[in-house]
Parts: sequence; structure tokens; C-alpha cells
Amino acid sequence: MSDDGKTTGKYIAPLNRRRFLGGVSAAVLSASTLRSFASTPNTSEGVSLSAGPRPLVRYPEKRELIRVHTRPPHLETPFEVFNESVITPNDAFFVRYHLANFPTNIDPETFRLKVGGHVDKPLSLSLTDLKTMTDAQEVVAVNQCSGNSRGYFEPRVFGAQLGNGAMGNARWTGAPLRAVLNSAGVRKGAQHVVFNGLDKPVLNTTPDFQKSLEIDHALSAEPLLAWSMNGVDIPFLNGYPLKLIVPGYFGTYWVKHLSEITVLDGMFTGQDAYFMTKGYRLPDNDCHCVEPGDAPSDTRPISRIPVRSFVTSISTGDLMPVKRDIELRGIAFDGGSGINRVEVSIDNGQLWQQAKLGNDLGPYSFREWRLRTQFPVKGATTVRVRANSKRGETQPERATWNPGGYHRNVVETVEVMVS
Ligand SMILES: Nc1nc2c(c(=O)[nH]1)N[C@H]1C(S)=C(S)[C@@H](COP(=O)(O)O)O[C@H]1N2
Ligand SMILES: [Mo]
Repeated sequence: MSDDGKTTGKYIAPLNRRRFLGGVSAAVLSASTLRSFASTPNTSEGVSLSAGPRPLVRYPEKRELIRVHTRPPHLETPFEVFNESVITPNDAFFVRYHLANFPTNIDPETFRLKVGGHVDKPLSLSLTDLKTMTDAQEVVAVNQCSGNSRGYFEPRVFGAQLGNGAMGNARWTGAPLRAVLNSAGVRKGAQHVVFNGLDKPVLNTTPDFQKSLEIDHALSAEPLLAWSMNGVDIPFLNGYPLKLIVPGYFGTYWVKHLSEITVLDGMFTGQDAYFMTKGYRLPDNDCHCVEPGDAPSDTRPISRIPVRSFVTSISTGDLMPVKRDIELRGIAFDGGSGINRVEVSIDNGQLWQQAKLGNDLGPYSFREWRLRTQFPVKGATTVRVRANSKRGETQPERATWNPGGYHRNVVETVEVMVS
């Protein structure tokens, strides 16, 4: 079960009453919407019900990953990888592209990063220039797709029906973005910075994939121009040879094969601003949510990752021994304040036990948690996990909804049988 019966009931009400016949509502009406009501999927399993078969496939530099689609490649990390290590291995890291005309071969000798627009001195930097012009910095940070877990939305929404594997945690090394911007000399009046990579649309009527950050964010200590992932070159499909890292922000900003940085003295508009002005937007309210099927009146670009946690050591359907010491394990993360507390319930949410946090790899990283406990009685039970961030944010008991299927951070549940 996702969430619980009550949540499902709440969703069924608007479905029956109204809203599903016009405008944005069409985006959530499909045969499978109805199917997902008939058999409510679990939050960590069951995505294949709505997504159809998801075979394992093998791409260059990658182990077998879950195929979401192929053109362009969209691959998900099998969830058990997150139980193996708190750093996601490069060959297991998920892959997401929007445009089918993506590069398949980049010469590191001739590759250049262009920095231009509203600057004093436009730059054209080789990889060697980048590696030598400033001190390299390192950050361990989670790259999570905005649509991670979209496949669990009820009612369903358009877009890739992702499970929970469109995320990963890696150690990134690169040049601070602000050092590079400063050497280009950002001029007074700069407002936004636009990032573009080497992938292109197949048709010129399709928008390019470009993203922008506000100038203060771009000049803050956070963003990095990374050439290394977990100590080696970034795998090709993850953005070789250069990737924008925006710690704490959703993966959509982490532009791959980054080749062009443009400082603007105004807003980022036009066809190529599509992924800022039309896509990757959330309802502009406190919960970033609307009633299922509603269209938000105002939207804003998605930004920081809300606090989230997962159990990684068990999955739905597992058999657990009664009255025996066991250790539950998992991960928690947020958008850059760090994890304060993780609590686990093994009795359908009545009692919550505090888990022990593992090594602190910094506020942008997965934080491991462990809990030694015993299941006291036989029978079916639900394990739940919830995290609290250092800035006091918690996870919702019930899933919120938005038309893009973004930002999911409901308290996760795992159904087990104790015997
Ligand atoms: N050049 C380029 N960069 C991109 C994208 C893209 O389509 N093209 N997709 C973005 C999105 S939405 C995500 S979730 C991440 C995925 O990063 P990964 O493929 O390295 O896991 O890349 C981001 N950067
Ligand atoms: Mo994404």
C-alpha cells in the first residue's frame, strides 16, 4: 500500500466528483489511473505495475540498470544498490537525458567551456585551463531527479514512471563556479546565469535543454564545475567531461557535457528557456502541491531537495523473524542543511525508535542510518521511516500531489511479514 487507505480515499473523492474532464486534468486521466486505484501500489515496490516491464539493460561504463526508455537513454539505479554503499558507484548511477541528439564522443583536447554574455572578458577554457586556474574543490552531494518516484503518484501523472532509483550520491571534484565567473568579470546588473550542454534537439522546433540559476546563487559557494566523480572522470552518460553540480538542488540543474555559460542582465526567456519557464515547475505555495487533478494558479521553478529517507535493507514482501535481534538500515538526505534525526516505526506508525546516524559526509550527502531492533509479534506489519533535517523540515505522512509528479518525499512504507 502506498501511504494508507485513507490517502487513497482522499484521492478517489475528487476523481469521482470533478476535475478530470478538462485542461490539465487530462494529464492525469488514463486507464492506468484507474488500475492504480484498483490495486494500490506500495511506495517502494509496485512501480512496475504502472510502468510496465522494466528490463535491465547495459550501456557503456554501466552495469545492468533498469531501462526507463532508450531514446535518449533513461536508466534507473536498481534500489538494492543504495544498501551496498552510501556513495553510489559510477557504474550504477542513474542516467537521464531529454534530447535524442546527445554526444557520443567528446575529445578532451579540443573541448572548450565558453563563458560569455554580461561579463567583462569572455572566456574559452580547456579542461587543463579549468583544472589549473583555481583550487579544485570537493563536495559529496546527492543528484536526485525531480521526477524520482513519479511512478507512485496517485492519481498518476504524465512523464517517466520512475521508481525510487533516479537518484545517487557521489563525490564531485571541480572548479568553483564563482571562481570562473569572477575571472570572466561579471558586470553590474547581472541577474541570471544560463547553462547549456553539448546535447541538442533533433528538430529545431524542440527547445534545447538549458537551465539557469539566479546570479546570487551562481556566485555563492555551492555550485561546482566538476570534471571528476568519485575520483575518476565522470562517466560519459553522466556528463563527461564537465558537469554543473548544484549541491542541494534537484538534478535538473546539473547540466551535463556543460559547454556554455552565459550571464544575462535580465530574465531567461524564449524557446530555449522551456525547461525553466514551462518544465520543472512546482505550485508556488507552501506545500508545493495542489488537490489531485487541479492546475496550480501560480508556479515557480523547482529548487532544493526536500528531506527524504528510505529503508534500504529490507523490501516489501520480506519475511522477518519474530523476537530476534535484527538491524534495519537506510539513508536520509535533504537539500543542504543535513540530517538531524531519523526515526523508524515497525508497528504501523504507533511507536517510533530513533536510528543511529552513520558517518557525516557533509550536508548534501546521503546519511546512513541503522537501527537494532526486534519485531515483538507475528503477523503482517508496516515499517516506516521519517527524517528530520537540521533546518527543522520533516516528511509528510501522506503524499502530496503536483501535476509534474515532482518532489515526492512522503514517509516511506515497507510491508513485511513477521513469523
Ligand atoms: N545536458 C543535459 N544535462 C542534463 C539533462 C539533459 O537532458 N541534458 N538532464 C538533467 C536532469 S533532469 C537530470 S535528473 C540529471 C541526470 O543526471 P545523470 O544523467 O548524470 O544522472 O541531468 C540533468 N542534466
Ligand atoms: Mo530530472
